Amino acid sequence: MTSTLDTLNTSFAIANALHFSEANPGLPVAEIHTPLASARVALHGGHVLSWQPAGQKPVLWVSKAAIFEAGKPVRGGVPVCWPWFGAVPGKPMHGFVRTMMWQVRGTDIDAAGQVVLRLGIRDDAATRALWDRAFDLEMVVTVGTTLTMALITRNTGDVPMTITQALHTYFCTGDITQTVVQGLNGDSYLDKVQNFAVCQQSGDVRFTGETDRIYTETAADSLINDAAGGRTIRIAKQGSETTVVWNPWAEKEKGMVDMAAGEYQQMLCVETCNAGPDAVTVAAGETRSLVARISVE
Ligand code: TA6
Repeated sequence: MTSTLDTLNTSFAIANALHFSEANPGLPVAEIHTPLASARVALHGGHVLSWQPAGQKPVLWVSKAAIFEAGKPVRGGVPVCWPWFGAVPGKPMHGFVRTMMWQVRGTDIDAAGQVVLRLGIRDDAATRALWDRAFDLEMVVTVGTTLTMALITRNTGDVPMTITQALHTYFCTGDITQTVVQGLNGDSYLDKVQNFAVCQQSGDVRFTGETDRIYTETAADSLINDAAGGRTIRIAKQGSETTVVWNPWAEKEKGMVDMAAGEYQQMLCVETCNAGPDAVTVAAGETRSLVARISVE
């Protein structure tokens, strides 16, 4: 065991609930196993890799071809997109924190037997070279029969900061062609597949091809109705007025080195965001939280 793992396990392991492993050298992962659920959370990117409540099939999807290397995003789980969502010319797609190493700030088991893991990252020379702001960013992951992720932005500088952000959650589904997303009926969305044309959702979101939509002015829960898998996944949220729904479909998948052929048929993203027109300004000294709470029905 390396000294890093020794230190992590000495300081933060919880008997019969949480320990740190290092499947890939230099990339520690918190392994969580309790009677309520199992989960894996990488310090790399503050990245929830998996969550499986007791008695359920895995809920979060990760590609069989996912790359797990320093400096690269992981295809699956819950990438943290911050301090911007999407593309910014000359900068990393979806911001820079999903490819940087976070620190463990605390571990605990609450009265309900849920494991609470706190990870954090602060500005340094590397982040300031990309974005000249002072910040503290914390991810609080609560693992039980539900999965709660709270992404907490603290502006530690003396000027306001404007961010867009997302908990870019990848979900398993039995068959995308038999899957619908409910809860967005009547909402407007920006359709990336149609050059961000403004459209309106009629009924459930169904999947017949590449789907890449930013639903705006929506704080409602989304429901993934996975008919083939025989379950419904609820995504509740706080601090978010935008929801992104994405499936790359077959053509886009072919161009992705970190997706295996045909995997698009068993996954989709329903993302808890402040994206597009839902940018957030955090005043100096202020804090802003983005929360997603996932459950299986
Ligand atoms: O959230 C949807 C999206 O913005 C898509 O347009 C696609 O780019 C996806 O994110 C994945 O982005 P990534 O940089 O992780 O390949």
